[in-house]
Amino acid sequence: MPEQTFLMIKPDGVKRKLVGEIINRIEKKGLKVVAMKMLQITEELAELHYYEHIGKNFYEKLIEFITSGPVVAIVLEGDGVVELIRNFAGKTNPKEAKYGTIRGDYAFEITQNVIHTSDSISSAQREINNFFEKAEFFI
Ligand code: 3AN
Repeated sequence: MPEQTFLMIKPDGVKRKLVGEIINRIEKKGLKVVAMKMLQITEELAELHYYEHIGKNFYEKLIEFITSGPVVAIVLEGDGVVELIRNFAGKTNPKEAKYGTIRGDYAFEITQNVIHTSDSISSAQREINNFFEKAEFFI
């Protein structure tokens, strides 16, 4: 199966009307979108998605934020796409993210950092399965 990654435009990105800008950059790069939808994340899905952060001091804030408004969930496909999209997003802390990256260009604080991207092929598969069903793919 070709490599896939999960990219999510977080509630701040949707509220700030950055959806078009982000998809525009993805498409210009030549990446293939194979699934995409807008949804409101439930507490249950938020826990599944961020299970590795349970117990950390920023966990409550993270869950409150990610469930605060609609998000756009996207699956991208292509050789090396996981790392490529990590680089596209920039560092987790927007203060350290380089200009030219999404977080470098559009974010200033660590919770509201515009997008989420999978950090490995295995977490991409886990996250994609949390958010999408087979029938939602257009490959
Ligand atoms: P990334 O989204 O870059 O993969 P993760 O998975 O380590 O980063 O963290 C998930 C999310 O948790 C981040 N996008 C950010 O919103 C939040 N987060 C991570 N570390 C911190 C922190 N030290 N303080 C506050 N929020 C954090």
